[in-house]
This record gives sequence, C-alpha cells and structure tokens, in this order.
Amino acid sequence: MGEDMAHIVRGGCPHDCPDTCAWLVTVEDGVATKLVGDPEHPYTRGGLCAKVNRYLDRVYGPQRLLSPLRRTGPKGSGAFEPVSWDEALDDIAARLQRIVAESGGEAVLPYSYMGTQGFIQSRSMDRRFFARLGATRLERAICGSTGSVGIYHTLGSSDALAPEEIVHSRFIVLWGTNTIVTNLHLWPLIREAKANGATVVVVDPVRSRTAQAADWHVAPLPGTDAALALGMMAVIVREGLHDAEYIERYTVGFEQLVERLADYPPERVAAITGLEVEEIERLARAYATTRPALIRTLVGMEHREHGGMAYRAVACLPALVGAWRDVGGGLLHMTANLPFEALNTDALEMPHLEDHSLREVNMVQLGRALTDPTLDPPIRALVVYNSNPATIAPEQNKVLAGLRRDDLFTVVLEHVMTDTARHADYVLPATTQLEHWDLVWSWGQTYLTLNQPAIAPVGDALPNTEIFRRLAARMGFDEPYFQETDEQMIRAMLDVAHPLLGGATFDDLKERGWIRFAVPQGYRPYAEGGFPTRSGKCEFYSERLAKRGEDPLPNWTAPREQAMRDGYPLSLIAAKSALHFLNSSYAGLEHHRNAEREPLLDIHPFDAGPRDIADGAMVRVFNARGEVQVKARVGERVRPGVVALPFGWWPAHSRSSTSANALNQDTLSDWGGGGAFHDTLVEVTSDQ
Ligand SMILES: Nc1nc2c(c(=O)[nH]1)N[C@H]1C(S)=C(S)[C@@H](COP(=O)(O)OP(=O)(O)OC[C@H]3O[C@@H](n4cnc5c(=O)[nH]c(N)nc54)[C@H](O)[C@@H]3O)O[C@H]1N2
Ligand SMILES: Nc1nc2c(c(=O)[nH]1)N[C@H]1C(S)=C(S)[C@@H](COP(=O)(O)OP(=O)(O)OC[C@H]3O[C@@H](n4cnc5c(=O)[nH]c(N)nc54)[C@H](O)[C@@H]3O)O[C@H]1N2
Ligand SMILES: [Mo]
Repeated sequence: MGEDMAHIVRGGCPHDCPDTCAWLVTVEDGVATKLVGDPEHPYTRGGLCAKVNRYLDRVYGPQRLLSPLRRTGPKGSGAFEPVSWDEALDDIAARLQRIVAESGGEAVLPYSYMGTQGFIQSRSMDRRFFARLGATRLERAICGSTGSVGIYHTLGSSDALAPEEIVHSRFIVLWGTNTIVTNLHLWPLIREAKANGATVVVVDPVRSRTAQAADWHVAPLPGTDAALALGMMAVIVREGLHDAEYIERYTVGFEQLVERLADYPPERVAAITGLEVEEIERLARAYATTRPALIRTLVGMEHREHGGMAYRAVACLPALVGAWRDVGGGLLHMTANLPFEALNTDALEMPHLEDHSLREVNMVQLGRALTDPTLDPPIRALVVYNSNPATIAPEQNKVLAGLRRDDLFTVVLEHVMTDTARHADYVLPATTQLEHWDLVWSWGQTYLTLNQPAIAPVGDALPNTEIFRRLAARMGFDEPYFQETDEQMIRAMLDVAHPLLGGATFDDLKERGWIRFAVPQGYRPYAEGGFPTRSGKCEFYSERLAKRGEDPLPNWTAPREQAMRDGYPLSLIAAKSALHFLNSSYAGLEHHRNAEREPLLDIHPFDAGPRDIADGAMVRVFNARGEVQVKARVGERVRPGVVALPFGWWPAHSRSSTSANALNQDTLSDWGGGGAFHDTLVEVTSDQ
C-alpha cells in the first residue's frame, strides 16, 4: 500500500466511560482525516458521542502541547519555554534524585487516574517506575470502589450482567445514573425495552436529562437512597410481595432484616427522603410485581459519606423479590471484573515491586497532602499524568495552594495546558490515542479493544510509557522490565488461556479490533443462588461486618456535613451533567466549551425567591471552603433545598477562577476509599 493511499486503522476510545467505543481512523499521507465509530461493533454500533466525535480536534487542535516546556515565570502564570526532551528529562531525573537522597522516596507522589484508561498508558511503566523509586503510594479510589464494596457486602461481588440483557427487562430503575449523558450507548437498548413495554424509572434528586426522558422520576433528597431502599423493602414485606421461596433458599438474615425494616415505615422514610408515602409505596409495589425487574447503578450514589451503605441497601432489593430468577432481572452495575479476571494484569503492573510499608495518600485528599505542614516527609515532588486534579479533586483551593508552593517540584504529562499543568515546573507532551498502542478495557460492557497507533506522534509528544522508560534510564534503573515495549506488554497480558478470552489472541484483536469476553447470553448469575459470599447466599445480614464491629444490616445514617447546616442550608450536587465534557477533559476545547455555553447553578424557585435571585442573575455559591460565581438557572430541575452545578469546568475558564470542586469536601466515604464530595452544603446569594 502506497503512503499516499487512504487506509483505515482500528482502535478504541480511551476515555473513562462505561461505553468504550470501538473506532476506525482513516489515515491519508500520515494524517488522520476521519474518525468514526466501528459500525460492526455490536454494542456501540458505530456511534460515538458529542465529545469524541471531534477527537481529531484533540489531536491536531491549537491547544495541543507539542514540546516539553519549562517554567520561566511564577507558578500558575503560564510562562514557559520549550526545551528538548534531553534537557527536560536530565533535569527532572536530577531533581528527583536529589529529593529522594535528601528526603526519601516518599517525598515523591505520583498522581494519576483514568484520563486514558487503556491498560498500557495508564498502569504499566508508571507503576514500575514509582514502585522502584519507593514513592508514596497513591490510593486511586475516587471512582467506583465505594459502590463496588457496598454491593460486595451484600452479594459477594459487584460483577454485572452483560448490559445487553437490559432489553429483556420490563421494569428498569436507573438509580442515581444519568444514562443519556454518561452511558449513551445503553440508551438505545433501554428504548428497545421500552418499546417492548418496559417502564423506566429514574431515582435522582436532580431532574437530569435522563430523568426528563423517563416514565417516572423519583426525586429523593440527596444521600437518602439507603432509607428509600429500606422503605421499599418494608412495604414489600408488609404486603407479602417478597419472594419467600427465593429468600429461604438463597439469602441469609431475612429475620434480622425484617426487624430492621420496623425502623423504616414509609412515614419515616417519607420524612427522610422528602418523598410522599404514596410514591414510596407505589414504587415498591411496581418494582416487586413487574418482571423482569432490573436496577441499574453506576456512581451517582457513591460520592457520599455513607455511599457504600447506599449500594449495600439497594443491592438487597433484587434478592428480596427474586428478581435474579429472570433474564434481564437483578442488578446491573459494572463489568470491570471481566478484563481483570481474564488478563494477566500482574505481568503489566508488577504489583510485587510495590513496598506496602510505604505510606499511601488517597487521591481524593491531594489538597490536604500538599498543604499539611505535619506531613513527614512533606511531598516535595509531584508527577501528574492522566489526571487533572486542579479541576477534579475536591477542596480545590487547597489543591491550587499546594500546586503554587515554591518548594514543590511538579511535572505534568498532558495533551493540553490544564490548570494543573499551568502550575508545573515541567510540562511534558503526551501522545493521544491515535499515536500509541493500547489495550482498552471496559467497565460498562463486555468487549476488549486493541488500539493500534494510526499516526506518528504529533510534535515531540511521547507515550506515557516511553516517558517513564526514559526517566527510569536516567535515574539509573536498569532492570529489564523497563525495556519492554508497549506491544510486548500487550502480548504478555494476553498470554493466558483464560476461558473468558475464548481462545482469542493478539492477532485476532489486531485483525478485528475487539473481542467479546465469553459471557453467556441470557446470563442469570444468581437465578439459583450461588452468590460468591462466604455463606454462598445474598447477605441481608453480614457476619463479616458484624465481626468488624460494623452494622451487620443495611441502614441509613445522616451525613456529618448536615450538622453544619447552620449558615449553609442548601445541598450541592456537582455531577457529570455536561454532555460535551468527560470529567474535565474537552473543557479545554473551545468548541466543546461553546457547546456547553457556561456553567449554571440550578436552583428551585422556592429557594431563589427569598434570596431575590432571578433567572439568569449572577450569584455567589459559597461555604467555608470556597466560592464560585456563576449565573443562576431558576427552575424545577432541582427540588427545593438542592442546588446543582456541572462538574468539569476548569478554574481558568471560570469567572471566579474556581469551579465546583472549590465547594466540595474531601472526607472519605464509609467503604472503598471514595470521596464524599456530594455531601456538600452551600449558601447562595445574589451577586448583582
Ligand atoms: N458526558 C459525560 N459522560 C461521562 C462522564 C462525564 O464526565 N461526562 N464521566 C464518566 C465517568 S468517570 C463516570 S464514573 C460515569 C458516571 O456515570 P453516572 O453515575 O451516571 O454519573 P454521575 O453524574 O456521577 O451521577 C449520576 C447521577 O447521580 C445523581 N446523584 C447525586 N447524588 C445522588 C444521590 O444521593 N442519590 C441518587 N439516587 N442520585 C444521586 C446526580 O444528580 C447524577 O445525575 O460517567 C462517565 N461518562
Ligand atoms: N465534583 C465532582 N468531582 C468529581 C466527580 C464528580 O462527579 N463531581 N467525578 C469523579 C470521578 S467519577 C472521576 S472518574 C474523576 C476523574 O478524574 P480524572 O481522571 O483526573 O479526569 P479527567 O478530567 O478525565 O482528567 C484526565 C486528564 O488526563 C489527560 N489525558 C488523557 N489521555 C492522556 C494520556 O494518554 N496521557 C497523559 N499524560 N494524559 C492524558 C486529559 O487531557 C485530562 O486532562 O473525577 C472525580 N471528581
Ligand atoms: Mo468516574
């Protein structure tokens, strides 16, 4: 094939999203000219999304970082000069070595998340590098683990059905998930179920786009889901709508649960959740009597002090009504178990290199870690990649104060000049998905995708892996595991004979782009019990929790933040309502920002009226942690007592130089290490 002929390269979207679309890149004369969804991919069916339809703007747009940059002005000023890779990496290695020599490896903190979630560019050479260095360990639990642990305490696993099974459901509860915005490719399947007679219910304090499109929007007060689930269970048992046979054979602790349910009569649950008794009863009856009944969760309930418990309580419902008996019934959470079970991730991450006696910092609490004067040794060097903590981490003012420290040496690997990168001493240009190899897993569907490089790196960009390889060499780390190529690492991961791979090889992936894990169609994992708990049953009562001195039964507890209600009477939700952003990604692109217009504070007329806030008026949203200035949108998207801001806007693009996370708290959730940032109270005043 001649260089000048157009050819197509198979790949997959790298984003932290449940859909993981397979894509096809058209390349002409070494330039990517077109990028479309792979129409043959059975789950994503050729559609991309409002964000990734313009991925080529990410690759070739004027905002793209093209060479290593060294800071020349005060931190955050944005003054940088281009330098060569050799200059940058020599100096970075020398400075890291000096810090390690003076203060130990723990003075270095890596900070990364799933800016790209491909295995190779997100958890390979970097993991080896920081383990070899003996750096402070980062607990990467900002998303997903709190909910998963909550479900685990009930079911023994948070493994999911295949999302395709939703077409068989006739009662679908989207419980704290905004499918149309965050999980777009599931929506056509939900519509298919609807066409076959399914009722779609959304449980969300906010009238999200998905809630607007549903048959029934149940809007409890934020953080009250456990009470709602317990109230539904109380109604179901009172009216004899539970599946006594399923409960008897496949669950433990029903009697204790019934005792607990006495604490949750619908009247009390109505007071806690702010719902009418009648609506709680109607929801319970409809859920218990329509089959197949499916509850769909992602992370909406998670970012709360008692987020784990909310998932534990909701996960009790399917067993109570025997929903697991049906194809398309039960709980549909995440599919992350498939790739991690099937593939040799140890060969990639090399967890044996990690020294578990070294301290750990939770990524939710970066602001604290960077500003805590008692931390010994203090964090003296921060290396950020695949993440943008200046926008995505709570306590934004502390994060920014930390990044401004003159005695902090910061290196950021990025595509674009984020607020985090703007504060760095060195900014290193990373390749995009068109320019590197990767093996992309999904936490929302059952396919594994191979991403092949379509074009040469743009500018001087290098893959994350190569940057860590070169740094390792300069630090004198000469272990052979720093020599492996990206392709070799992919092959090593696949070099397993796991039944989930169904015999698929690297070459199969190369030819087709993706494979489906061998999950049976019409899968009913717990139709006849077989829960992977210690008891082998669904655990309404958990012996394990009892032994740890925790409440062995599902329960609801008010968050501590509520005790501070004095002065800050409104609950703030800052979730992923922006269709054109992926967390903070794409908020750096003008096109995507223009499509979102500007961040608006949703506030109910009952709350706006007494504050003299008119629709479109400028307001100050504030609490003891910070302040954000935005325009108000007065209406019924939120219920009284609740306000909402979109998450993802960068401080740099905000009137107050702060965005939603300036208001959010950084305490941790009950289980799993997630952050309770949605348990945040604020006051709003007019700023005209
Ligand atoms: N367009 C777009 N898509 C995305 C993302 C993005 O930023 N933009 N992010 C991706 C990522 S990283 C993830 S984890 C997924 C997340 O996918 P989702 O879990 O669907 O998204 P969230 O916006 O975190 O939360 C969903 C809903 O939970 C609601 N919620 C908040 N508190 C509560 C509560 O106490 N109870 C209940 N019942 N609901 C509550 C919020 O109002 C929100 O509408 O989306 C992914 N997809
Ligand atoms: N208030 C509030 N805060 C939240 C949430 C919320 O709902 N509300 N959601 C939370 C959740 S669920 C999540 S998952 C986190 C997300 O937190 P992050 O994973 O930090 O989110 P992103 O904004 O996607 O940041 C990823 C960065 O990685 C960069 N990047 C992408 N690909 C590459 C690459 O190949 N190499 C390098 N070096 N960089 C790359 C992107 O340009 C981007 O700047 O945020 C959390 N924070
Ligand atoms: Mo997430």
